[in-house]
Amino acid sequence: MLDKIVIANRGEIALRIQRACREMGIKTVAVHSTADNNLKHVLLADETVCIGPPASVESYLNMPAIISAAEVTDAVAIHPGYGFLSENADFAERVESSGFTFIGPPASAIRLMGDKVSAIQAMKAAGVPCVPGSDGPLGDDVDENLKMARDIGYPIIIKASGGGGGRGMRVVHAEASLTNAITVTKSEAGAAFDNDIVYMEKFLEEPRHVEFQVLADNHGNAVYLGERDCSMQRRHQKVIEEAPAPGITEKQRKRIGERCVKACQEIGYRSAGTFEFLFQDDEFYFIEMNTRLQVEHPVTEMITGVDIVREQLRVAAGETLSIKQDDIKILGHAIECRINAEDPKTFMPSPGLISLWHAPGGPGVRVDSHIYSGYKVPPYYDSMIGKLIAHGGDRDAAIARMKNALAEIVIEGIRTNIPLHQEIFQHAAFQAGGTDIHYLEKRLGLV
Ligand code: MV4
Repeated sequence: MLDKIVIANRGEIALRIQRACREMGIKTVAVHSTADNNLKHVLLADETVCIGPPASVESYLNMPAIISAAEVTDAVAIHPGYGFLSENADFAERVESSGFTFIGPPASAIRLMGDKVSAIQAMKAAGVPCVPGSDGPLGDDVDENLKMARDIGYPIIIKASGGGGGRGMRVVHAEASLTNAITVTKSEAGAAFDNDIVYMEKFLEEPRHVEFQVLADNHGNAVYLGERDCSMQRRHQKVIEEAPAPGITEKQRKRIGERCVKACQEIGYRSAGTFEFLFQDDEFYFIEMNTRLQVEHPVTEMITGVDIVREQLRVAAGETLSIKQDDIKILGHAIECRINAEDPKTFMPSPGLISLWHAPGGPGVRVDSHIYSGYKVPPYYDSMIGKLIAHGGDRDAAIARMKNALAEIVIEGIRTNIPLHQEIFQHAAFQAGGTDIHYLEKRLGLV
């Protein structure tokens, strides 16, 4: 097994990765900014290295500082967590060429999936269902693009190949706006991503966001761990996630899951990955692949019993996955609430001192958070300060446990979105399950 690794991240995910390491006897090096001396995982780490000032570009995005930290501590591998450098193919390459193991997929797979046009082409080749669209980059021929859009049928969406996660896209409702929309999206994409390639898809108006979790090793083994529904979102920030996705049948899960596994094998994938789909009218349409551990991985862990971070560490050490597809059974239902240090009405960040923290508990309740009484949430990073996860025998049982947990949890000194979660859990539509990606924004009166 790996002897010692650098955790190149902060907050709850750094602590989550450290917990897996400690279970497995792997020593941890916490690299942190000057604003993060008092992070829980930094206080618990075997070794710590300060890698720069608070600004992320000078610390958590500082590749030479992170690789140097691995060198001076004799670590053997680097786990990037999520965000920051986790989907940076150049970083993965530099980690490996410096003699360390990148705990994630090969740089080639990150690069392939980072380019959305090549990602979609790879998925189509593996039989993964995709959105009807341009099947490659859009050319300059105005009439050809008009014909393509007419054939697909309006509304369509123009997306930047270098975008993703909601960046660089434009919906077009009628022919009169198409040519200008292509020009503008192309020019914005060139400026934002240094890549002006754009493509066209049918715009799905009321989809749900359903994503499949996969794991793959270096020996040709890959499995799917079922799906999550992440439709409860605001401005591309997920708020609540759950697994399994309401209403998805075992037959659909198997069909899509097997295609995802096949795609992993075809692209030489390794480690944890997520296939994002839009789900509408009982059909799945692939949109993007995330080549990292995701924030919402715990709901999948709760319903499968598989420790996804442990599997990542095993795979990085060259071992095989500890599970086969036949071992994976879906047990009950899990829901996750992202807890943010923000105003529950205005969504403005609310950093500061946590004067009091009481964790909720009881059967089926999991708290993934680095906060403690006396911890000061710094203003420099993402406002997510933890995740509350509830598991139960079925969706109603998970909801009942989450309502209890939301009533029990105490965070004083800063504002949080806990009141928003409490409100959502009272909505009849949420309780029924299967709301689409626009539900929350409509409900908040934002649309
Ligand atoms: C779409 C779409 C509708 N039709 N593509 C937004 C984020 C990026 N991952 C892809 N996104 C979308 N692509 C087609 N063809 C609607 C969205 C979308 C969305 C998708 C998932 C979760 C939240 C969303 C919010 C707005 C739009």
